[in-house]
Formats: sequence, C-alpha cells, structure tokens
Amino acid sequence: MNLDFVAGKTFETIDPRTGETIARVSEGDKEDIDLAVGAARRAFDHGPWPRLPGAARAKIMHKFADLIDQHIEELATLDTLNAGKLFSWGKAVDIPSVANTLRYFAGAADKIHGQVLKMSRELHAYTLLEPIGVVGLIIPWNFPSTMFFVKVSPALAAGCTMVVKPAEQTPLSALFYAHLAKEAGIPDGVINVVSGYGPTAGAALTSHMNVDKVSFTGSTEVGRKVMQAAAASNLKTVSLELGGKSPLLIFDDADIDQAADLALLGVMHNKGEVCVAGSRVLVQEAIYDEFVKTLVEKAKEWVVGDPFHPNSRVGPQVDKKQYEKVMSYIEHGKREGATLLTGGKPAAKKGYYIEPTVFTDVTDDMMIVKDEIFGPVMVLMKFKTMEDGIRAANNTRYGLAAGIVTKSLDTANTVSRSIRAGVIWINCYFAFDNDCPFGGYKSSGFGRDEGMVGLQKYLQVKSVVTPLYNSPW
Ligand code: TXE
Repeated sequence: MNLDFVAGKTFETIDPRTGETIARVSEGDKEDIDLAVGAARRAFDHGPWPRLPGAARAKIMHKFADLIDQHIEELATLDTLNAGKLFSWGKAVDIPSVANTLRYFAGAADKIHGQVLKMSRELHAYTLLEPIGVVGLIIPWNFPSTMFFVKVSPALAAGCTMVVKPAEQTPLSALFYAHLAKEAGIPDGVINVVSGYGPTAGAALTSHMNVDKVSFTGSTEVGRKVMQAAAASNLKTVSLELGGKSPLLIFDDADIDQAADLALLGVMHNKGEVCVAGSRVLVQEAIYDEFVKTLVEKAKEWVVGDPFHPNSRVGPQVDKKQYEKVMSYIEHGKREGATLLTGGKPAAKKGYYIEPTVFTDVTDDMMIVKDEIFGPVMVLMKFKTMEDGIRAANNTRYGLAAGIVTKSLDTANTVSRSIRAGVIWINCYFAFDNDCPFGGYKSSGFGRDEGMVGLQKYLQVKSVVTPLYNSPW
C-alpha cells in the first residue's frame, strides 16, 4: 500500500493537456523499496496469500475486479488527466478490460498444478508449481492501468507477493488500485505500490537481494540495465517487454479502404505511444499510389484534441520529454530528406499535442525508419515481391508485432511464419485478448505477458521424487 515515504519528498505529476501540475505524489527511494520488499517478503514467507487455496485467492480477485467496475469513471479520468489517454476509450475499453484481466487470471488460480512423471526406474515423481516469490513489477506510462493488471493479475493468481513501481509520469491510477486492493481484502504486504523515479526506486527494486523476479515493460535501454542489475545482485529472473518498430505489410490484393484504416489505427491509436505500434507501413507497389491518396484523406479523421472531448481521436503526448523526442524525430526526418505527406507540426499552442504525421520517400538508414519514435508518426514504404516485403519487415533490431493485410491465405500463412515477431495480426491490428500471449523477439525483449504462458513466469517448478517400494535405496 502507498505509505508516507521515508524521506518525505514529493514530485509533481502533470496534466499533458496543459503541462500544469495536477498533484504532488510521494517520492519513494531506496529506503522505501527496502520497506516494501520487506513487507512483501514477510507476506510471502509467513502470510496467508501463497498458502490460500487457489479458489480463495480467486474470490478476492473477483471482488477486486468488481470494485474496479464500480469506479470505471474515476479510473478512466485519472488516466486521461495523467497520461492524456482518450477518456471515451478508457471508459469503454481500457478500464473494463483490466477488471476482466483480473477475472481471467482468477479463473486460473485453482488450476495451477504440476505433472506426474513417468520415471525410467522404480521411482514415483511429480512436479509442484510454486509461486516464484516476491516479484518487482515495473510499469510504463503509456498504459498505466492495462500494464498494472497485465503484471499484477497473474502474479496474484500464482500466489506471489509484489512491489509495483508505476512510471513517474503516471502514478495516480496505480495508487487508486492499491486502495481498491485493500478494500477487496487482499492481505497487507501482498501488493505494495511505491511511486518514484526509475533510476532511484526502480533501480533499487531490480538490484534488491530479496526480490525473486522482475517483470519490466519500458525502453530497451533500461531493459539492459534491469538485466545487468539482476545479474549483479541475486540472479533474479527477468522478463522484458521493450520497444518496437513494427511493420504492417499491405499486399496488392488488399481492400485499400480497410488497409488505410488499419494503417492509421496501428500508429495513431493512443497517439502512437504503443509498444506494438505499426509504425512502418509497407505497401506493395501496384496499389501504392492509390493507397497514399486514401491514407492522406483518412488521416483527417484522426482529430487531435482534448482527450476528454468525445470527438478527439489523438490526445497529447504524455509529457514534455516525449513531446520533444517525437518533434525532434520529425525534424530529423525532414532534414534526412524524407517527404512529409501530412502533419509534422505541433497541433496546439498549449499542451503536448502533435499532428498525425506520415513520411514517405524514406530509406532504410534513416533514423525515422530505424528508431522507435513512440508518437503519431508513420513511415510509408513500397515493396515489389512478397520476399522483398518480408525482408523489409524483418530489417529491424526489434520484433514485437507485425500486421499483414491480404485476401490470400497463402500470403498470410507464408508471411506470418517468416516474420520474426511475437504477435502477427492478419487483417486486423491491436487484436488483444487475455488468452493471447504477447512479447518480443530480438531487442523487443523476452518472456510473454497474458495467456497461460504469462502465468508460468510467476511460477517455479519443483520436482519431488520417492522410491515406489519401501526397498533400501
Ligand atoms: O522509458 P523508461 P521512458 C520507450 C519509448 C519511449 C522511450 C523512453 O520509445 O519514448 O522508451 O521512455 C522505469 N531501473 N518505451 O524514458 O525509462 C521508469 O521509472 C529500473 C516503450 O519513460 O524505460 C518507468 O517505470 N526501472 C515502452 C519504466 O522504467 C527504471 C513503454 C519505463 O521507463 C529505470 C515506455 C532503472 N534504471 C517507454 N529507469 C513499451 N515497451 O511499451 C527507468 N525505469
């Protein structure tokens, strides 16, 4: 639970619509992480949570989910105020989905079991699946609620106890969730939320000797530091969900209208602050010119504006640092000689709004083609054959997601097996589901969130062996 932290320091949290401060939040540091890990350790070693029958944990998780349902408006408001996310989307999709994530993993809590093993000698053996222990969950700011529950829910179902470090940009909904967890009856010490900065509180968690696992979502750069800290401390296990530069391949048999809608959704949704954003759009040459015309026309439908307004589809970037990062990539793209098809400018005098932006005439060596921009910026490229398309799609250090738009089953099957990425969407994009694992290949990290695979990483396998007969061993 959120405490008054040791040093009594606070930090500002801002409203990206205006850049103004909306609240001051307790700033946790190493000492606070120590206290939180201590509480989680006691709750794991001596508390009821890991020892409860799975069904009893599930019952409390369902209560937690019901409480979220009762506070959808407040929670969606916090994420809009703090992260600039669309309120209508939060209310209809994001917040109801996090309650369902809890319910999905609650359904697994009483079905966690090992296997009976077929030994080659006269031995009886079986495996036990045990909770991995105290877990550190480091959350990014682009989906403050979704990412909280993508990590907290399987950890709760497994019987782990945890310390959650929300992103410094978006601590507000995480603090509300800590309050609801207590109200739901989750025992003290099971979920500890420490708001604070990455290099202090976050780093203390990753190097802590009493943390058994860290699950991290964030930048590739910090992902490297998390692994180093784990290796240099107690060799805790690590899973990393990092950046991406995902391709969307549009083949010449595609419906151009549908393809343009998917392409825009893929990179403009959540103002491009999405790890799986389809930021490289690759179009087969026969339909390229017509596709460009349709895309530019449809880009106008992505209205930039106050995320509380029901007509807005693109809110402000989360903070000044991200706004400046995206604008500097746009300037760089212009300097590198790419053609700006649409957008490319700030979209308001106040706040961190950026116009939906599309570049074309790009080359593989340009920074706007290689780097994750994490804003509403698309690069558009042309390819000739399927092989060319696959080669271009894989020409990236990342491997988080990819999209394919085609009417041909052959094309869809061949391409989906040829792209090195953790999720492939065929004729859709962002088709997430709790049962569908996602995570990265290459520099997009390793380990999977969601699905039963997402539960496994919070469990540990123990083998138990005994002689079959009471004969001397
Ligand atoms: O990320 P950081 P930033 C990418 C995206 C974005 C860029 C930079 O391209 O523009 O990263 O964003 C915590 N030890 N993604 O700087 O710093 C931090 O407090 C432990 C993609 O905000 O990686 C926050 O909670 N933790 C990504 C979390 O890491 C540390 C989502 C993410 O912040 C730490 C976010 C440290 N030394 C950014 N330093 C995605 N995959 O969706 C920071 N943190």
